Order: sequence, then C-alpha cells, then structure tokens
Amino acid sequence: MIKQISVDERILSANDLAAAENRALLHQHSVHMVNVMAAPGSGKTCLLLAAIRGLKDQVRVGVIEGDIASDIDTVKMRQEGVPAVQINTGGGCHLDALQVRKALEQLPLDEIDLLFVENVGNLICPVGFDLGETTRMAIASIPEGDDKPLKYPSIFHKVDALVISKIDLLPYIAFDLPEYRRLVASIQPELRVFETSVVTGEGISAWVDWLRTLKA
Ligand SMILES: Nc1nc2c(ncn2[C@@H]2O[C@H](COP(=O)(O)OP(=O)(O)OP(=O)(O)O)[C@@H](O)[C@H]2O)c(=O)[nH]1
Ligand SMILES: [Mg+2]
Repeated sequence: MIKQISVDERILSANDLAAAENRALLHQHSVHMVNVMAAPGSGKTCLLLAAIRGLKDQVRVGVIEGDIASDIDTVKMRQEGVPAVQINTGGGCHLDALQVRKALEQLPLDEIDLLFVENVGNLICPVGFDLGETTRMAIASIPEGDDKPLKYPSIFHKVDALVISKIDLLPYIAFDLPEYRRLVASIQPELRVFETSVVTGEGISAWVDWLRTLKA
C-alpha cells in the first residue's frame, strides 16, 4: 500500500530542524537569543558593547560572533567579561543553525539570560536562515544611505526591531531620515525603530531598556 503524505505536512530543511532544536534548547535554559543582522561596519559590535555595559548587573549577556575570518569582535566581548564564542564561516556570507548549535554547546547557557548573535555582515544572506532566535534585529547606519529599504526590503520585512545607527553623522551625510522612516514603515508599519549613536550616547538607553524587556 502506498503511504499518503499530507500536502499540509511541511518538509523541514536541515537548517530549519536544527533551528527548532536550538530554540528548544534555549527555551530549556531560559535563554533569549537575538539574531543581529546588518551590513559590514554598520556598528554591530560597538552597539553590542554598549548593550553589555548598559545591561550589566541586571541581565547576564552572552555573545556568538559570526565572521568570515578573525576573532577580533570576540576578543572585545570577552574583554567586557561576557562569555563569547567565535564562528568563522571561512567565506560563507551568513551563519546557519548547525554552526550556532556548535557554539551553544560551548557556552554556559545556565549563566546567560540574553544571547546576542552578531551575524556575518551582510544585508541579504542572513535573512533566509533561522538560527533558533526569538528576536531578529537589523542595524542600518547613516553612511549606508537612505535608499536601503528600497534596495534590500526583505531584511526590513523580517526583523522585530531596527536600530538606525551613527545618528551623530546626520549633519555630514545627505540622509533624509523622515523619508527613510516612511520607507521602513511602508514595509513594516509596526516595526520598532531606534535611533542611536555610540559616540554621543543618543538613543542608547531607550534601546537598552527595550533589550531588558526581552530577558526570558
Ligand atoms: N560616528 C560613529 N561611528 C560609529 C558608531 N558606531 C560605530 N562606529 C564606527 O563604525 C566602525 C565599525 O563599527 P563596528 O561596531 O566594528 O561595526 P560592525 O558592524 O561590528 O563591523 P563588522 O563586524 O566588521 O561587520 C568603527 O570604526 C566604529 O568606531 C556611531 O554611532 N557613530
Ligand atoms: Mg562586528
């Protein structure tokens, strides 16, 4: 007899299966994972360092760093006293759930409330890969230009929050912030948006206050 397969049955890819297992593991340890996606040099590491300092004593932070090569960002995280694991993709333009699983096995999950994943700097590839995170966040910096929501709409569609970084550079760069925010709202009207600068400190506490609410 031929076995019938329901058309509603979803065939999960290897990544989706691993992501589901990661999510279950994190839930078991009460860890809230935030997948941070953005272009290279947008300010991911600087913002995560600011978050670690702002959350200190209240929220136990851990970090997974995704880079093509080097452990530069991981060293910075460890210098702040948080557990951090480096994944080098060796050329891959995004992290996948299996790589994250290996990193999770190296972290003291019972000592972490909020786990940031700094994904490989890229606006396209990371968007398609569920890592098992609970929250997805994009960072877009002023020097990248105000046309990015038009050119890379899917990242703005898929995230739970957007940080517009390097806001201190607005006086020096042609960037129409109200128009940019209108474009973002046209993609996802309810998207939570923060404007920050690690140079002046503007907007950091509002963003850190929101991060604090994510603690599992
Ligand atoms: N003016 C200004 N510069 C910033 C700000 N945040 C970061 N930078 C600078 O931007 C550069 C890149 O910052 P990083 O935090 O390393 O960026 P990143 O996204 O982690 O970079 P990759 O991990 O290499 O993709 C550094 O020279 C920072 O000093 C900001 O708010 N204002
Ligand atoms: Mg970085």
